[in-house]
Amino acid sequence: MRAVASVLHLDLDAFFAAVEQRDKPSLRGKPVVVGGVGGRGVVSTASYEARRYGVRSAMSTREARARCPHAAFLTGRFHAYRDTSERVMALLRSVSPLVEPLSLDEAFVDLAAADRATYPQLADLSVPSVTAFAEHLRARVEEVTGGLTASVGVASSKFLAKVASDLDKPDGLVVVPRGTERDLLRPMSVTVIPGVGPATTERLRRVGVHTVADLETLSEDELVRLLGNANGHWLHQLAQAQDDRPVVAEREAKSVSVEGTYDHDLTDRVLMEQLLTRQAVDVARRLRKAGLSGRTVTIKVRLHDFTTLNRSTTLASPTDAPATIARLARTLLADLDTSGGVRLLGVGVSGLADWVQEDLFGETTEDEEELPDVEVPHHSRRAWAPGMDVEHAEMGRGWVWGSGRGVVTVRFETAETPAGPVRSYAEDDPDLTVWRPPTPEEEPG
Ligand code: DCP
Ligand code: MG
Repeated sequence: MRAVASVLHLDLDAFFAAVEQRDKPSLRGKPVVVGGVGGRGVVSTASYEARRYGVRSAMSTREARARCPHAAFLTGRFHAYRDTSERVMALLRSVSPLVEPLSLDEAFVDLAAADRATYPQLADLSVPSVTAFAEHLRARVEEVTGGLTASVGVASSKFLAKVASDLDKPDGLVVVPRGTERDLLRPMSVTVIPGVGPATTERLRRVGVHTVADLETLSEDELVRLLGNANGHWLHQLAQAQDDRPVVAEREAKSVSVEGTYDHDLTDRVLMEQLLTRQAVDVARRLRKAGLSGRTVTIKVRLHDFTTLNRSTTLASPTDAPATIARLARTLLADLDTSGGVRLLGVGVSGLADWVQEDLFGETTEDEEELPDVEVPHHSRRAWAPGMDVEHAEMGRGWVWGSGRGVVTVRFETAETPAGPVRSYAEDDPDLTVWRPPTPEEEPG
């Protein structure tokens, strides 16, 4: 814990849904649910208008439809989220070199490391100064994102800053003055402490501990006996608001990879493809186990003369699907001359996100789950998913409002237009195409 409140935590409000409302003016102020729209889909997030009906992240889309049937149900548009995230992170990095992103819409900023020549208001790091600065920052976030709101917490540690940013969501600011941390935490449920999940909560409940105040009554020894060494120590510290974790700018670039070396040089392309496919399945299994997904698929190929080649390709949205990883790995191999023989093959996925997008950006088919060894089904995507960007030869840009029975309905509007008209077309109308952002989404590395 620092002597002043100088750790800032920023979290965008209803992030994916807010981006959709920005880009689809007719949905502003209305319930919007982003996630998997198919039968097995899961809600990624919901606008605050939809949350009033009890719709939540990770709920099945089926249940969300039952709770809020009049909401707009949209598939995700990862390019728009990534672009918006990059603008926010760039803004934060202009404030301080110490910015630690936790996900696309969330980051810590160390105000003590801010450039005081540019931000003289941060010179003393007093409560009024950081409060005024945080309000200024929130206004800047709205500007750079085209209207998204952020909730911000400022406190003397990462733990308290994160707790604070959640207290007045959405569009809120809470500064926790130094010395008031423990009073703030005491009435809160123990689940406020990072790492306290259902199992720990249940163990604590059995000994009558529900709140942080209850937790304070246990000695470190008692907590260690109850929860083990590491957990007990951690909880004891955090229950007293003791958190000295620094804000770290560059987190380790994470990747998951598998490789194999071979006794004899391989020359059979079919066999190489089989090996890459098996490795891809292995990588996907590890990703899923860790709850991760990644955007960049890489293969590593060492030739007979020990030349090592790395080739990679980047997807628009993260994947943990074995079939997708395998297909990309085999495509990358196709471009290499391996006629002289190969002694090492490997597959890796990087650019990892902390949540799995499998349900958000296309349906994961059974075929992908039950991956056959050699023949991998082509990754298919529903042609006209609700929410996706389209362009019509005459009407211009819009988004898919719905489709079925050979008809696709489009609303023609963008972030820069007022709410626009709705028109229907035949699904195979040649005038209607999928719109992609100007920068290529699938770029060979
Ligand atoms: N997300 C997801 N699956 C989850 C949780 C989140 O795909 N189970 C995605 C969608 C969210 C984004 O991550 O928009 C950010 O997550 P947050 O937990 O910050 O949730 P929101 O920003 O949507 O809402 P809040 O206003 O509560 O921050
Ligand atoms: Mg958020």
